[in-house]
Amino acid sequence: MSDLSGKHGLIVGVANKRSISWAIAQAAAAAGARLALTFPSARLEENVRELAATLENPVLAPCDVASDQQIGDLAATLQHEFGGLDFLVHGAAFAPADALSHPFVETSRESFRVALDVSVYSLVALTRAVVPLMEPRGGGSILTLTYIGSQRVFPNYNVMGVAKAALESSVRYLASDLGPKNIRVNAISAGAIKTLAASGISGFSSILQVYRDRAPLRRGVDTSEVADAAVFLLSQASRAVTGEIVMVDAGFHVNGGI
Ligand code: NAD
Ligand code: 0WE
Repeated sequence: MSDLSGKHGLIVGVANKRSISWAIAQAAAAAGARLALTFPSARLEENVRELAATLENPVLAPCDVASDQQIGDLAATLQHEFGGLDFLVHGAAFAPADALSHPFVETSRESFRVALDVSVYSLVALTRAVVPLMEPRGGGSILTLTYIGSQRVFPNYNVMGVAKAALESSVRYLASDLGPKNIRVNAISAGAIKTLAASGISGFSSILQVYRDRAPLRRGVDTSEVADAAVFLLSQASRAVTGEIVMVDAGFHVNGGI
């Protein structure tokens, strides 16, 4: 059921081998999908190129998700290379570092704008760009990645929490708009994982320890566990699921304050 053979997918958000998006790419490829991967800058191109080389017949394209021009060019490349698209994984997020190390109340207008632009509006823009590629295929599946900091306060998550709240709401509005085209839009809310996006976050190790101590499963989650849930949401196995936020967090979210 969780089969992606004959499907074409776009994965945005691979930075290195620890990226959640890379685990999803590997699992989707193992399920039979052919993939396009993007890199946001020349600095990350070589990384992504090396990882993509381990996939079968990948497409590689630049895409800074803050650029409408690059998103438009990407859609044209996919139309040319794949002739359509069956799924999109959105794993891009960014807030300026200073916004994650000072009290939320001090967030500048510019940091707020950048965080919401890169981490939220990018989903709307990418979704709009791929709809014309998915419609002729009879539908599609769009997946983004979120964190429980959207719902509750976690020290230093700050403007990213506000961005994830907007992202989760965007999932519901997009699902409503695109449901009639059989395009589904969902999110996975992953437990904390030590990726590039988590490096340099002071106190990240103690966040991981909280999962080991208090999550119902008494452990953290790894990227392959998020990827297995992703393959379900990208496949026909989840054909009646849309607008949903699936918690893949060892049950952490059920806990109260103690
Ligand atoms: P990561 O650093 O590997 O991935 C983040 C990606 O965002 C990188 O590939 C980076 O290049 C990309 N990105 C940033 N700015 C961009 C831009 N302008 N254009 C294109 N791409 C851009 O870290 P990750 O943990 O795999 O993060 C992936 C997603 O998972 C993010 O949305 C993150 O919020 C979410 N998430 C992470 C965790 C965690 O604990 N690591 C938990 C829950 C959700
Ligand atoms: O969404 C995230 C992190 C996203 C992120 C990370 C960075 C670090 C480097 C966005 N922008 C930046 N900007 C940088 O300059 N996560 C879910 C991982 C994460 O980040 C935290 C967390 C967790 C969990 C930050 C503070 C507290 C907890």
